[in-house]
Amino acid sequence: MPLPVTTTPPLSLDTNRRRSPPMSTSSDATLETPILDSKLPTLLHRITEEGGYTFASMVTRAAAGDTRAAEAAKEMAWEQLHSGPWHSVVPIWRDAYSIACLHVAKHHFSSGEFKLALRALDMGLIMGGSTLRDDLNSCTRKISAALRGNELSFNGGGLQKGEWYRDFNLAESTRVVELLPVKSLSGETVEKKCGLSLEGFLQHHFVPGSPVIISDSMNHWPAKSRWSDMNYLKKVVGFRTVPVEVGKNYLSQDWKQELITFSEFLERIQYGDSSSGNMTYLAQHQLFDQIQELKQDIITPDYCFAGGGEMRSVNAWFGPPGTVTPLHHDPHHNILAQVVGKKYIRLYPASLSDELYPHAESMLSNSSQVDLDNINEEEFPKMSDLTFVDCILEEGEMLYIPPKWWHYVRSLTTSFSVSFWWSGEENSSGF
Ligand SMILES: O=C(O)CCC(=O)C(=O)O
Repeated sequence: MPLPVTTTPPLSLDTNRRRSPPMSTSSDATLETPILDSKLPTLLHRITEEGGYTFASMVTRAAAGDTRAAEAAKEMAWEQLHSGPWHSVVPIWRDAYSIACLHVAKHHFSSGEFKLALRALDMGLIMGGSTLRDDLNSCTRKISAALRGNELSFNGGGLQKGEWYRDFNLAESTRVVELLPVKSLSGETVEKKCGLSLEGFLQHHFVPGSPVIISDSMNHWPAKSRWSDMNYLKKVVGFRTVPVEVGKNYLSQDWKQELITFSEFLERIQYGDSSSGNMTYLAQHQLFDQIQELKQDIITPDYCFAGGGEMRSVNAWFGPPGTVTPLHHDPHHNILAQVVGKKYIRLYPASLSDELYPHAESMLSNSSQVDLDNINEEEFPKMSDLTFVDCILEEGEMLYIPPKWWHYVRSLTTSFSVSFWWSGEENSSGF
């Protein structure tokens, strides 16, 4: 998926105003923020140098206990984050946003509004800078643990995979190929290897740039058993706020981003309207940087250290059957690990880039104008002659997608995948 789309800051907020029971002991009644405490003067100095005098005075009032000043500071920083394209935001404003989120969280926490406090912290983790990340994480851990304790005591049972997992094929009693773009699964499929050594991966796939499915490398991931248990996900991350995409796909007119709780997202997966216009997809989000508990469930594949490059980003892709990521390419090596459910994936080699009708605008130039689900042959006559490889990526399998290879992805069931993007030495300067 193209970088500019996902680096656009999410736009909307919905608030969850249910109050939680207050914490029991007075030593638990504050959120500790040692980094904020020690770095605040320096950070405020740098923010005023960027014109943020009013922000600095609001933060000073917030630190003295003024809740409305904390909210006002958060609004001010939010406006700065939305003042232009994401890449042009002055980085100190991302730290400013984290400062304000921490203050808002402290105020909510001291009044027993844990869910609102957690939401402010999540906003800081999603949109804020890196300086105060450890404070945001430690406060998040404290509140999550408190909420988990409360909720578990009056809400025991949960849903196992069989009860909530949806399989498009079964639900619609349709043959899988009827859901897929024309010619799917009729030609060459992606090679599949079991027990692929690192050396074999380097020699036969990484260096020549050749896709492969690796079939037996994820059995030891805790996520394999945990993420198909709705109760586990609700318990561990249910209160957390996450950005989701709503609409047919990121190229369609009706596409938008929302911020919702993980529980609400799980409910949409379970009961939601999955017509394409209302599809909700937690897509290309660095969920494991935001939610430490889920990071413990995944294991970076050794293959990602091949070639001596650097990890660029690890993204979550979680949604109902029928999500589509349109045909596009990315600059990095990619291992797409299928943890829950299955996906159809079609790949065109990088050498066909000129034939695949890339969008002209630079923001979308790594996406094709061709809608593979509905190809307009008059407009895109070359498309039907182009050769591709495809596959159904099954639960527990990983697909290696070489840099710049075009890919189209459709989920066939409820599906949770993780992508690991890394650069080889040839491209260690990044995007
Ligand atoms: O799983 C998806 O929907 C898309 C994955 C993708 O585009 C990627 O990993 O680069």
